Amino acid sequence: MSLESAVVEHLRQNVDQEQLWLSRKSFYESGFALVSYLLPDEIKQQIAAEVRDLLDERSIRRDLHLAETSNSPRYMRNVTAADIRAHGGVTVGLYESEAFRGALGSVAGEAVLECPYEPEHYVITHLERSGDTHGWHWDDYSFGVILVVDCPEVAGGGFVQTVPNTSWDKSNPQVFKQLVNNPINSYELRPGDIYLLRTDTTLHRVHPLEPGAKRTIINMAYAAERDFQKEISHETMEDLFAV
Ligand SMILES: O=C(O)CCC(=O)C(=O)O
Ligand SMILES: [Fe+2]
Repeated sequence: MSLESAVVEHLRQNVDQEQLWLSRKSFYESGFALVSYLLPDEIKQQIAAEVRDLLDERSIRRDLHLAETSNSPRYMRNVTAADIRAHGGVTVGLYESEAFRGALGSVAGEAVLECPYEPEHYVITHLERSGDTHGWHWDDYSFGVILVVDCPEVAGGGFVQTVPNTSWDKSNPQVFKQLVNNPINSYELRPGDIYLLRTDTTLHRVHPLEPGAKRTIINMAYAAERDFQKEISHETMEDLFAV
C-alpha cells in the first residue's frame, strides 16, 4: 500500500470528527494540539527508523546562541532538510501527503500548505548531553508538526514549553520580557507523540536535558495562506546551518 493510501485508510477508519474538534479547540486556545492519533503506528515506526539512520549517518553537532531570539541556546545535533530529502525516504512522502495535510488543516482551522522555503520543510533534532536544549524561539512559518521519536520521562527534562499569542520582532525579540509578562505552558511528551504548534505566534522551547537523558524529534514546517503574503527572512535557519 502506498503511504498516501495508508494515511487515507487510517484517517477513515480511526479518526472521527469529535477528536478533530477537540484538537482544534486546544489549538485555538493554546497554539498547541496533541495529534498523535493522525498517523498509524506503522508509519510512525518507519519515520523513527529513518530518523535514527539519518542521525547515525548525517548529523552535525551545533552549540550556539542566536541573536534573533535574544541569544537563546541551541545545544543539539541536527540533520538538515537537504540530507533528509537526499535520503528520499518515508519522511519526504509524509511531508507531501495531501491526506495528512488535510487532517492537519482540520485541526488548524485553515489550510496547511507546503512551506515555500525548502530548507525548512523538515529537520531532525537530537538532544544527547546534559543541558542540551532547543532554546526559546519562534519559527518563520505558521505551523510546526513535531513527531517525537525518543523522549525521556519528564524527570529527565526534554518537555516542551510554550507561550502562546506572542510575536517575534527579529530586531528586538525581548524573549525574557515575553516570559515574565505571560503564563508558560509545559507539555509532557512520549515517544510516538505528534503535536501541531502555531510556531510563528507561540514562543517555545525544549527544557534542558538532565544527565543521561536523550531526545530525538523530527519537525516538519508548514505554511498558512497568510505566510505567502508576507516577506519572510530565514536568519535563524541560516545561522543554524551556516558551515
Ligand atoms: O523539539 C521540539 O519538540 C520542538 C522543535 C522545534 O521547536 C523546532 O524544530 O523548531
Ligand atoms: Fe520551533
